Amino acid sequence: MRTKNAESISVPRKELKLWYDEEAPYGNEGISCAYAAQSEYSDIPDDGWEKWSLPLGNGYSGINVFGRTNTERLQITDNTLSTQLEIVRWQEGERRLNKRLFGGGLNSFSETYIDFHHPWDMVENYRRELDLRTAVASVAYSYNGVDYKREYFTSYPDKAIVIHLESSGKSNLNFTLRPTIPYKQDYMVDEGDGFSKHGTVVARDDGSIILSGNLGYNNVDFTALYKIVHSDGTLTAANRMNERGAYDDGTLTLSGATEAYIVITLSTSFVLSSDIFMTDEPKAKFKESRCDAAAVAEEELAAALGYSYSELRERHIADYSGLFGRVELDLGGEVPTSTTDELLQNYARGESCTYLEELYFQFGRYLLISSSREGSMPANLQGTWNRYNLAPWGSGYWHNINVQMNYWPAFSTNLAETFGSYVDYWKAFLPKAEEYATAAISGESYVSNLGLDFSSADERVLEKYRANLGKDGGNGWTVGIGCEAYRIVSTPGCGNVGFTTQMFWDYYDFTRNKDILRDTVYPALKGASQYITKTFERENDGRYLSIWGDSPEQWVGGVWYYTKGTTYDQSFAYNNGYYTLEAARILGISREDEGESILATVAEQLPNYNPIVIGYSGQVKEFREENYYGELGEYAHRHTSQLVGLYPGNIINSDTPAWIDAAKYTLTQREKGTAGDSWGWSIAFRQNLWARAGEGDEAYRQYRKLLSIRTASNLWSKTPAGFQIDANFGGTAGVAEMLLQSQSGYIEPLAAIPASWKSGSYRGLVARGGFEVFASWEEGVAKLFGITSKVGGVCKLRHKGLKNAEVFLAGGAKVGCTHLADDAISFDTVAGETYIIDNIKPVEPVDAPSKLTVAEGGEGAYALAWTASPDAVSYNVYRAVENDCDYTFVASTSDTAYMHHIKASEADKRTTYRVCAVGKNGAESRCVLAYTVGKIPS
Ligand code: FUC
Repeated sequence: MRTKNAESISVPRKELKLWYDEEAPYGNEGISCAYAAQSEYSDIPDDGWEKWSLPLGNGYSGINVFGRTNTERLQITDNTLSTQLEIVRWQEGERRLNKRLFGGGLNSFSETYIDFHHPWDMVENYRRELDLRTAVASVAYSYNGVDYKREYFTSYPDKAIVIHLESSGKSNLNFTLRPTIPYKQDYMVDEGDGFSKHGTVVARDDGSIILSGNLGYNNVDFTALYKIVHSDGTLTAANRMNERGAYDDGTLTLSGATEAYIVITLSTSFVLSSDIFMTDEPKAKFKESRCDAAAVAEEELAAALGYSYSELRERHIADYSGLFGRVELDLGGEVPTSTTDELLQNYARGESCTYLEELYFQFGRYLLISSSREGSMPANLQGTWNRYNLAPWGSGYWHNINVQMNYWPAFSTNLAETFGSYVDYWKAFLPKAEEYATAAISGESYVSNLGLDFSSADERVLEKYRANLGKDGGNGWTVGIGCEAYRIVSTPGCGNVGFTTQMFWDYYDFTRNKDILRDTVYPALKGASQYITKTFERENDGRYLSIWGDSPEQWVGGVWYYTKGTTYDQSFAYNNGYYTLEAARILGISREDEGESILATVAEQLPNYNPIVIGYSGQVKEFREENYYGELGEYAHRHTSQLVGLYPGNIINSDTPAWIDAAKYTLTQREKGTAGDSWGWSIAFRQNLWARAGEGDEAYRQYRKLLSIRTASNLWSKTPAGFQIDANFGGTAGVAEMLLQSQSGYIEPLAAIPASWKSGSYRGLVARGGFEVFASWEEGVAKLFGITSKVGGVCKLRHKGLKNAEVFLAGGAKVGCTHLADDAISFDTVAGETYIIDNIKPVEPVDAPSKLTVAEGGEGAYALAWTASPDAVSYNVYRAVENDCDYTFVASTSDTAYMHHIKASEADKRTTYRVCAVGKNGAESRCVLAYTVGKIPS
């Protein structure tokens, strides 16, 4: 036996850079509304920003680097500078759009320019890059015989944006720093509604600029400070006359320098607190809690200036790489010599490029670290980057998939801390969410910012809610679809709440941190249970169905469709209920404890939610009243909400193979049409779903599609309204899901590895239970696994070929393990120890039979026939009837046909037949399926 050591489970650490040989091009730079692009301009509004600029962020704020040589453009966003999203009539200058649009939301903080006057066509050896290992962007070129280099980063520990500039030779660095405030009174939204923005940019004698102002809608102050630190050359401050005749367009000019750096700090008067959400009147929101934006920015600037440039850089890299460096992935990609946009173009034309696939995966992790840190706001629809006045969907927190998808990679790719910002946000909005829950259960209306009319809830629905008011110690909390930095909304149904608490449970399940469970996760789950259980009623047959909810965002007959017991509601109610009981059990809380009677209610409802119902097409139904797939709602809808029990939930899992087959059928139908393909996140969702169904090649096909048709040159994901970040996160999560799963109680490395990823390795992905996993494979076959236990406990591992597997400590000592079945082992772990699993022997794959048919066999029988598998010694025939989640064994035969005699009572029942070949080694092949519909409903 070879001795195992830490080296045997290491993964190549290769260069991870996005790079370009051109500056970001000019596009519709003046556009202020993302939506206008759809109707009036080219398909993408500001091309330079949307497709080409490089995003940097420290959770609080983001900058987009254009890398221009004549005048550099830096677009700066602070994710606390916002108005409210309203449905408004929008107008800009002379162009009136005769159409209602979403307006408001996150606002661009600054367009900051640096004038160099190096014309692009005279520049040589240009390179612009973003290094994902350091989160440092850089631009280098030569002009007139001088080499110029700039470096940019945003520091989380020092809450600052830092730009370093240098030139070769002495005294060749000359530039003017010119910050501006975008959308300052140069637009109007329904005149007189308070959507105003005022501010000044003033250069000060101490070599700094103060940009400050007020965004009128919510009365938020904002300040940015810019300081140039230089060792040589001359710095001049100037205040130019602005269009209103005031001297406040401040600039700083540095001449004859060799090297300098700029430090920028930003603040708004926003302080995350419950008052903001509790106060409805927009202008009053910041009365109670607000900070002095200018004072905070000054303090932060002074603190940052206490460090030299190299110290700031080191502190930033140490902080960032501490998170980013936890995961390495090698799919065999080689560091390319072509630019990232070329790679992407070739990829879209069908070339393979595993490097790009690795890069995109890691870019998602980069974006999450950059847009969501403890103490910052959570990652919004655009992460923390927005250059618009009217951002797409307000750059909000959309709770029927988008914000949750943002956090899908957080746990599996070893960035659990990034979820801390969502937890803070949730804690702050909770009192409002509780108010909404009580309003909903009282039968009062909902608060929508989508212009939706919820009045179709008739009195009978509301009466049923009212009957539950106040039960089990309270009405819990609820959250609607389109939330923002300063406001949350509410929506009927309970699916969005369960979608949200799925993140909370994962937060515990992946970290197994009991403090997190007690202080955050259990309260979230319990409150959600208090709300959810009140929105259900008991049917005569004992089932509990949600009284009135949706399946995002299905419209039927021209209206948003609300109905009873949607699979979306039932699935998330099930998961939330299950997690609530699990959390209580782990914490030792019982239903007899004071204030915990909700546990009894959940325990009663849970077994009767009946979340997964199989329809006559063999599909997972989206609506109970649907017989065949696609009867109600849009056939190829972008949401695949009937499968949330497969992912992110775990109702459909390896113990429910018949449901997995139904899910696969459903997914295949969902893709028959291109509606979903417009939305990157929709493709990313399907990638995760296919991965969970164990179909690596299908998951990979989605990943390829995402990169080929919904990814811009800067690797940002695209939608019809421009950039939306969710798909970046969903795509990253999807890759992790292909490489490692753990939702069925086992750690399952390489659970959905596609044929295209022949050989590779990874380390640092996280499995539920607090295990960091290493895996390597060659020619599609697992070689070695490694498990680092973070919190101790039993490790259960499953993979085909573990029959003779052995477990070693990283030092080489053998560890006892139990073989649970041919493909599963279990062993005890000690926190901090690494275990190596060796002697994994591949199981010879068996070819599947094909073309299964089922026909009436006369007199209570079904005649099955199939095409032989060359490897088969025999065939196993199984069936699942109606909603069965698992198959039952019917027969073993060496023939390629089978007559199945059924009882008369079963003739009406829908059945799925499943046939697999059994090889010489006793292993089963993949299966073929065929359906009987039984008695077709009229
Ligand atoms: C959901 C989706 C939309 C869009 C929006 C931000 O409502 O259905 O397609 O992604 O969020």
